[in-house]
Amino acid sequence: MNVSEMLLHALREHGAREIFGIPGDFALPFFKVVEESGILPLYTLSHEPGVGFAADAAARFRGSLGVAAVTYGAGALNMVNAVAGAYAEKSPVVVISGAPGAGEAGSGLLLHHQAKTLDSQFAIYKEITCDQARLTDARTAPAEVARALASCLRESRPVYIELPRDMVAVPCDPAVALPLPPVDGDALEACVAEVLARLRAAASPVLMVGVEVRRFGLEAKVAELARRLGIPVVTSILGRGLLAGTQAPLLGTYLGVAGQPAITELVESSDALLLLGVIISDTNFGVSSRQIDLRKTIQALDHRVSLGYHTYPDIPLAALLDALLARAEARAQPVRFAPPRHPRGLQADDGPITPDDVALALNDLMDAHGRMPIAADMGDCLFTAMDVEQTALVAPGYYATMGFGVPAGLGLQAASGERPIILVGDGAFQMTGWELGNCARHGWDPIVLVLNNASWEMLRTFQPESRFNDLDDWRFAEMAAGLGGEGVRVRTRAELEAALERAVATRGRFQLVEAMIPRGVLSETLSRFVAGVRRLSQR
Ligand code: S1T
Ligand code: MG
Repeated sequence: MNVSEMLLHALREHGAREIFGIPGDFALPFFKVVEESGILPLYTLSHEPGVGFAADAAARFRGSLGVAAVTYGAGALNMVNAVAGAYAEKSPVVVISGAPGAGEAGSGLLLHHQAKTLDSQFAIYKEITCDQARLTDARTAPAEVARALASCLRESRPVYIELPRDMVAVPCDPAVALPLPPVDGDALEACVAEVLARLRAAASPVLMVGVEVRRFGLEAKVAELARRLGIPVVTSILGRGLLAGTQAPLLGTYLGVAGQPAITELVESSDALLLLGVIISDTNFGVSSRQIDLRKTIQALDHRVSLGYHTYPDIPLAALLDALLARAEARAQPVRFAPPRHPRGLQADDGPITPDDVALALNDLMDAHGRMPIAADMGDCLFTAMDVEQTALVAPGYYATMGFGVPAGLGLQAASGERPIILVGDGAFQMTGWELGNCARHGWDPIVLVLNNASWEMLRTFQPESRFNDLDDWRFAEMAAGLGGEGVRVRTRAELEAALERAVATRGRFQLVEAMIPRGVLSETLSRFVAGVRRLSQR
């Protein structure tokens, strides 16, 4: 076995099931081993941001490692934004970068793709990963890889592995997976007793679930706990799609001022808000209509549990859930709840299309043809997705980068084998929509809904006087054929409904439905979000 094979076997043993990448001369030898060994399938794309987003989506969907392989410098540094988003939203992506070999590094020459020094890239990636490894010595490489992959899974954050091209074929031992760190049983007992006491004493306990519940594969346990305790459950914006299809008393997504008033009131008036794996971010809590006193909540995140003014360290979410399930008695009367019913029944007439019509149309489509996983980009398409029936959803709901949607949809189909729906605005499509050109060779056929308002509309809602928010009308539907798919432009609700039905019926080629949305027409959720942010800022 050589260093590359050791790395590939270790990735597979830790849960990776594919690699997304773009080679370069510093990475060619490694990509050769990837392609010829067949240990993991390789999907090359066209631009490194797309590689990062696709690997991120695969990691989120599967709750295990996503892998992004790139060349040194121009490749890896091109992917920084996507990896930063994975870090912020706790997605376990393994970045593998080729690098100069020892000989060329010591040549005294400045090397191509070198920015400042040959250590600059490592330093940059230290800021957006939870662990790093440079495989410069075959004797230590297996332990370095085992440690980095264990960190990636334990922290559910990206890690960075640098593989110099002169190390690729060096003989090496296999990596031995590290055991999970032990949990202090007494601390866990004390923590669980205190959490359960707080919940029992509460008049209106509420459970909010966030990204870590998906990342650590804990949905079934959380659903059982909520059912057992008889506590209503909501998701954070980033946690949307969680518990879909379980029997948990799921009420919907907490969106503060932008959300359904009943859910906002329930969360913000709770006297015991249990936050399981919820990132305490402005997009999750900055839009609270009244300040939620986070000191009164019970927060389980980043393997710590905080109640009031004290914290139990080193309590992984999985251990906490197992212990809670072992001790939680069923509440006398299970909570009565009406599962969220998202709007459906599009009025298929000659009226113009609004983002809310898109949500209606998608709910009708999934009623007729079954749930489909969704990848959403940043823009009003993200807010529109909040009104689509609960289904597996990957979206940059906190880091909020554009460009995520299309590559993430491709990563979803690669990881799940299911046909995804991609929701993307015209501005974001201009960034990474072209990755659709890779569908044909990889056998992907997503349904892509482009909300084309020829505008950076979300920015216009905050600063309407700026003309730079006016975009030209790029005729995306006409470009689909050139990229190997089929496209249609629709202007009315009836055309939208027919186009989606045709798209579902056509397999084997991506289907691009370009929905023309009049400028200034927003989804209800985005309108409430903007109005709420304005109100809060005037406080
Ligand atoms: N660049 C990147 C990579 N991500 C961003 N989020 C932004 C810039 C800022 C930004 C938004 S929303 C938005 C921009 C430029 C406009 C999005 O336009 P489009 O995709 O057409 O969607 P819509 O017309 O629905 O707004 C957020 C606020 O940061
Ligand atoms: Mg737009």
